Amino acid sequence: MLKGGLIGCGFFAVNQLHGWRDTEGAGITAICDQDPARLAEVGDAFGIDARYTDAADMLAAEALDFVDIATTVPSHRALVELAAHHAVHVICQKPLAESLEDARAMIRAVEATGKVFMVHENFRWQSAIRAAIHSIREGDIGKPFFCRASFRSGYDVFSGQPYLAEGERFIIQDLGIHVLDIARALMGDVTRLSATTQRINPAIKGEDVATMLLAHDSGATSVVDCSYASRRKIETFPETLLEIDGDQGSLRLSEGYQLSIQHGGTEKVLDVEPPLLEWAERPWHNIQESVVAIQQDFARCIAEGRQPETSGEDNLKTLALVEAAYLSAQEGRTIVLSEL
Ligand code: NAD
Ligand code: 89V
Repeated sequence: MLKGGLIGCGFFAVNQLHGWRDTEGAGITAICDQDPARLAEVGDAFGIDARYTDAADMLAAEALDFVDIATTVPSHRALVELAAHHAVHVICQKPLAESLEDARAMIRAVEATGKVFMVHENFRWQSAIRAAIHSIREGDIGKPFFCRASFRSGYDVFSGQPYLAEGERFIIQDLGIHVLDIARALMGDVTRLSATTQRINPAIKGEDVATMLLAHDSGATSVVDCSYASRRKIETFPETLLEIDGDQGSLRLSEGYQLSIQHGGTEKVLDVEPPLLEWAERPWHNIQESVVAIQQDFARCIAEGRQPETSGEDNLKTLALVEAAYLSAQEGRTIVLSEL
């Protein structure tokens, strides 16, 4: 079994620890958090005795195959570079870095070791999104020319993740990054992007609404719209809804995880609701199941000696969309991705 060290034992890391228990061929044998109280709480909950308040100490003392970095973004570059120094495989939470320059340096550092570098970009690993990606890649609706990827919610994310209310950047960097990544997974890479942002909730610092228009290499267009200010009777957190039109049919992923694939006058409707894992809870079960899927793929990539679909290199292109969106909203112009 591959031995992993988890760095950061906060809000989301608990899902990752449950996920590692469900992952074949890999597990967490040591944990690290700079907060001793959090370290003790999580270590006791998961029965892990090897505990460190400093990641450098953990990597020096433990014979690890990989690290799982579950801290917030300011620490990512230093921790990835530390992991590269110890030549271990790395899986790192999104957003990968605070700048494209940092992300490029991190990718270079791991690349030099020849190890696997995955970004924990789990939304495209959700089973409903996976089903849509599979259908598009199989050509069920022909060549897609339009996509709307939509995440609109009024869910209180701030109680679990208070830091989200405090940053200059909010929805694009934290949530839009997932939806932009889904648009890339479905429709391919992007040449131009324009965006508007709004702050509806006066109690937070950053933007909580973003509307983005993407021109893809293929000639297709996507609209990616995200909101944490949408008060509706039916709350869809944390579902990403999809409307995709192709030259031979249409695909819709609607609320309640209903996938409709229409082609040649026929419609196939699939219930793609994720299973409720025994440690999971609604409405988070969608995200929680994707954690197992992405971590299982990471373990497989190590075993098979290949880089993952959501590698550091791949994720750089999603991160570039985030930067382009902020720049576009700030300067009121369309951003050509090659200028970044
Ligand atoms: P959090 O603040 O609850 O937890 C972070 C933990 O890391 C804290 O306990 C903190 O003490 C510790 N930490 C910070 N720097 C450290 C360092 N240098 N060494 C050791 N420990 C350190 O944050 P969170 O909500 O769990 O988010 C963590 C990351 O996960 C973020 O990047 C966030 O965007 C991401 N996230 C992803 C998803 C998803 O679905 N992919 C969901 C939620 C959060
Ligand atoms: O995925 C995330 O990073 C989370 C949430 C889904 C709540 O936005 O912060």
